[in-house]
Amino acid sequence: MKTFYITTPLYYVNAKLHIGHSYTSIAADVIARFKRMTGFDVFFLTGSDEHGQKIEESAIKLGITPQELADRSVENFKEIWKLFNVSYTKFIRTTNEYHEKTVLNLFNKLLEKGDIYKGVYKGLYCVPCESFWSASRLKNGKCPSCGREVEDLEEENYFFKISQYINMLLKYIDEHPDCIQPENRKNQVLSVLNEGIQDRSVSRSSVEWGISVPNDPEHVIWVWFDALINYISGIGYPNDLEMFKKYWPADIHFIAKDILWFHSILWPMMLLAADIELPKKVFAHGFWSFRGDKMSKSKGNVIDPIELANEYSSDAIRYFLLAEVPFGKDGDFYMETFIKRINSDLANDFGNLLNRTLTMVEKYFDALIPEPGENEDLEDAITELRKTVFQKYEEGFEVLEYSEILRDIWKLIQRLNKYIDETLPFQLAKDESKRPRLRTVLYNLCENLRIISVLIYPFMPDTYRRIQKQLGLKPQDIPELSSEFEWGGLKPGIKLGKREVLFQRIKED
Ligand code: ME8
Repeated sequence: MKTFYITTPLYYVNAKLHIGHSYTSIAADVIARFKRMTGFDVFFLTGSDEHGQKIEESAIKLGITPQELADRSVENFKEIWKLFNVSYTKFIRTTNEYHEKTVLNLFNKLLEKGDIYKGVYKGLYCVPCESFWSASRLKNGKCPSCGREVEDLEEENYFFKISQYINMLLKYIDEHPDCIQPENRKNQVLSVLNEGIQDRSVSRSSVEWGISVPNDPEHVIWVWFDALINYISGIGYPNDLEMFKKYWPADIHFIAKDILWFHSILWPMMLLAADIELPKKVFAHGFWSFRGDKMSKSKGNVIDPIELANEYSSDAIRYFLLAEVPFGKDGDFYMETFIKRINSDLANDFGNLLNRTLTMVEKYFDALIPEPGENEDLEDAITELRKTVFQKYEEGFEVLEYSEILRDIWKLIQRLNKYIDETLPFQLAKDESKRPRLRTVLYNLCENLRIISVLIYPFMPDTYRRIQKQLGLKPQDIPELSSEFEWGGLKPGIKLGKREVLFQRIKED
């Protein structure tokens, strides 16, 4: 069986997750579901990043231990993923013993090879980003990545010989032009590599919460060196090499642009040093802001995914996040835009199509799917459109153009609404001689809705299930795309299931 291995970042456990974190995991879930539908054995890894100075300090402020803080946050993470139907295969925590052992294994390997050596770091450190900076890289004296204060740092550290791997990585990127996406992100990575990079610290001696360096307990392994290794420890490296070989190299590491450096420079260099194949692709999507402003706890403008999903459905949020912004670009969250889209795309276009169709099947055919007659030109035209949508659907997933895929599916939905206006089934119903035509029209509407429910399954798994049930079908755990796409899956005579409103209209004020 073909395999597909996809990962999300391990989110920090110092605070609750917001809608930006959910975005990455939802995007990963969509591709995981799509791949399963097309017959892949998918491994979808997510988890929590639990070590380091940031977590240590946050726990002290709360008067609890870092482990307690991590345990608490992991509950929050899992609650969100359940609410949003994020179908991960495994949840890894960097405090899991098997992970810690793998980190030590790799650290030792590089130490023995001479790629990790001891030195003194004198420079700056950004705690929120857990990253080292030289003064020349700061922007207005602040961290160039998150814009917050940095600390002066002077401590004995272990260093990783990054400088030694620059040319090797440049060559690799040249030979694998798709390994960093989108293209503009790849260019950023190339320019950093071409400028040259100094060796980096991979341990901390003024932090206690972490994995101790072997035979040198005054040091803990730097949280980034530790966390990145989850991508291989999570699939069995080095103890279960059979499983590891089955899934590695990862097909996609999903991240946002904030952690591109770590994933596209540090991580591949660690792998090069350890003689392990590099991941096939790192995809860095854009950032969500809130009404033009960076989301941050201190500004109080953080959107809590649990609150939002409890008020609106998680499928509506999944739809909005992926439809609103081309994947890779930044997005700006406005409640008004969110509500407008739910009302127009979901309640009006989609919900009405289902509602109008099923109401007519109930009214004219006692809620039984009618036997269709011969299709006419109108139905043939819709079939052509559906085929084009399907072709673009598969191509769209190859290049992760989620918003394009959804736009195409909505073209079909809108076309079907127009079809009702063109065929006027309620007029046909008035004339007994037009019954055959009425049957054909309503069958076409129901069968197209069945296929649409399958096409939206990766994006809106709950909605898939709800439509299938209303059509009188039994939803599959994983619908099989190519067979479900075939015309005629809905058998005449099936009784419709219990009716419900798909998406409630929301008052725009
Ligand atoms: O960086 N818009 O964890 P983190 C879009 N522990 N995506 C966002 C976002 C926003 N406003 N805010 C966060 C870490 N994200 C490390 C990762 S991996 C080995 C270690 C998403 O909790 C996005 O995917 O700060 C971003 O890269 C990630 O959360 C950062 O999560």
